[in-house]
Amino acid sequence: MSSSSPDERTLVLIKPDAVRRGLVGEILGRFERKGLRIDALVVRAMDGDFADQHYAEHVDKPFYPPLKAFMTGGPLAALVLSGDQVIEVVRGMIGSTDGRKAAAGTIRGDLSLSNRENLVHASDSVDSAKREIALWFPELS
Ligand code: FUP
Repeated sequence: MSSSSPDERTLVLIKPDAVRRGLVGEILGRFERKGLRIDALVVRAMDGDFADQHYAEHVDKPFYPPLKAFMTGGPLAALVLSGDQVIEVVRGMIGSTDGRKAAAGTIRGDLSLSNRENLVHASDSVDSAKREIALWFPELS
């Protein structure tokens, strides 16, 4: 009998700036080459109510109105990735929030120059992954 626990899951959004710039394949390819598994993948646009739910922790922040306009301004790719310690692994791969400061070698560090249009969202904890996967892919929860 195997003693390993099931792989962790995380919710990733490839944001509207990445779709517009033709970077979906580049970003998905990085996750695939890392050895992560794509368990679900869809292209869709968010409406305002959905954005408020996804960003529940940010709705009262001053940067939220322009963030909401950006995130609802075009289609994005939503996916669930799984793999060993995938939440922490993917956070490392996307880099810090501000693309100007994110380390070279990360997705944001290599491809973004913005603190808002930073290409990717990824769950930051087990609890947020659970909440976000239930929101985006209720059929998987
Ligand atoms: P991250 O976890 O790195 O995606 O960053 P946060 O959860 O702190 O912020 C969520 C999103 O809000 C960021 F991806 C971009 C946006 N944001 C701004 O537009 N301005 C800010 O000052 C901070 C974040």
